[in-house]
Amino acid sequence: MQIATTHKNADFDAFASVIAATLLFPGALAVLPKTLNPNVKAFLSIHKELFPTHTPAEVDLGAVSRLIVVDAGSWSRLDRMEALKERKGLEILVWDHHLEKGSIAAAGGCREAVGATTTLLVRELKRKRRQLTPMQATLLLAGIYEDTGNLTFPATTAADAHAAGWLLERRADLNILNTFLKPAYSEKHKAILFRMLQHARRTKVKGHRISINKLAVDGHIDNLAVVVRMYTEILNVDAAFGVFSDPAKGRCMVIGRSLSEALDVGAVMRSMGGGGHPRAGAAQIKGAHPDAVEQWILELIQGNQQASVQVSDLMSFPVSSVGPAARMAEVAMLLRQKGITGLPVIDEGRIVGMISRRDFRRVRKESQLDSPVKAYMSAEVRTIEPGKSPMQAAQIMVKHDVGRLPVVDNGQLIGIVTRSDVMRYFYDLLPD
Ligand SMILES: [Mn+2]
Repeated sequence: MQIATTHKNADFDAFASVIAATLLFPGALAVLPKTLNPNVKAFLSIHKELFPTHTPAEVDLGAVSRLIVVDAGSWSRLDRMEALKERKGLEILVWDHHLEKGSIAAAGGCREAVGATTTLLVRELKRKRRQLTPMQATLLLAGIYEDTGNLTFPATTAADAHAAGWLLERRADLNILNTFLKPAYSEKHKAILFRMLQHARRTKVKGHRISINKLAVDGHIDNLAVVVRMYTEILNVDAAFGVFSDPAKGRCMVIGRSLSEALDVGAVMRSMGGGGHPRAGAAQIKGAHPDAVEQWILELIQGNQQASVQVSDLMSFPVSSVGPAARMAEVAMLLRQKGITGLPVIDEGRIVGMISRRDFRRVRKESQLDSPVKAYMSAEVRTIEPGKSPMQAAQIMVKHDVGRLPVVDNGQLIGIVTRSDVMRYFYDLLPD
């Protein structure tokens, strides 16, 4: 007998991968852990007949000769599979998109860094030209979409998009998918969100707009991350943290969510003993007062969130500049010679304006080229400090529609950063 199983608290990627494994290995039984993520639970409650699954208790582990583990690599993450750990002659295959080596020694399968484990199995189904029903294609696509944020998370690879394309060709149904990928949001969640909003406060820390919300909750509540996500969006802050304390148990659950490139919530949560990625993370803290936890979060953001790449790494220097009395003809020549599109105008060491190629549109007659630059420059100059992040530079450029920002440190012009410098950084073309 062969079985396919996955980690406890199975999400759509895990569940879809189990089903994909049963399609790839006909005859394999789908064995799901007892705990499922609420979305998967809701899906299964309606589609049970289409996707027959078993609990570990229902299968005779003694008869298992092949174990297929998907989306996990360690025995401790599986539900009730201990009996198989030391089994002689058992063939184990692991399909996983996490590269850390787990405690399961696999004889085969596939381990590759793609956005979703489902992708790896779909690629194999495609290679073997297996037939899929639209419903099967829908479930597998849900697995890929969930783990890749609809193919938008940075971990998404071309393989994920190819797999998604193949599943859409097999008539995966996006309407069904959207219904079930919607995060589970219950009356309980609604009540918590409402309480949070009643005492919501925004603060600014190191240029980030954040909100930390402390709330006492009793007992365990599933999927509070959904509430924190909605809270973050409603408050329209760069990042939000829910500090959910359970006074009876003397512990706090911290859940963080970031909508900003510049604030890595996962790093903050790791410093608190938890985990996560730049956009979302969580930590469990024992024996700390919520006020102390709040203070801790604030300190971590203040201290550790120095942008790893700063404007000073991208800027050009020394800066070519002109004085306010320079004639437009000279400026035009300088721009051409240096191959640049704009210059700061400096008067006695201070920036008094910016002149760019765009400003030359207002020069209509030859004689106007004799006019001083101060007649054409824009006097409202946006500048940036060298320690700011490329994202902050980009935000200023977009907001004020400027293509270059003088970099000013203690009132001193030390460089200039342009839109193309920032774009080069975002597209990873930074020379190292
Ligand atoms: Mn996964």
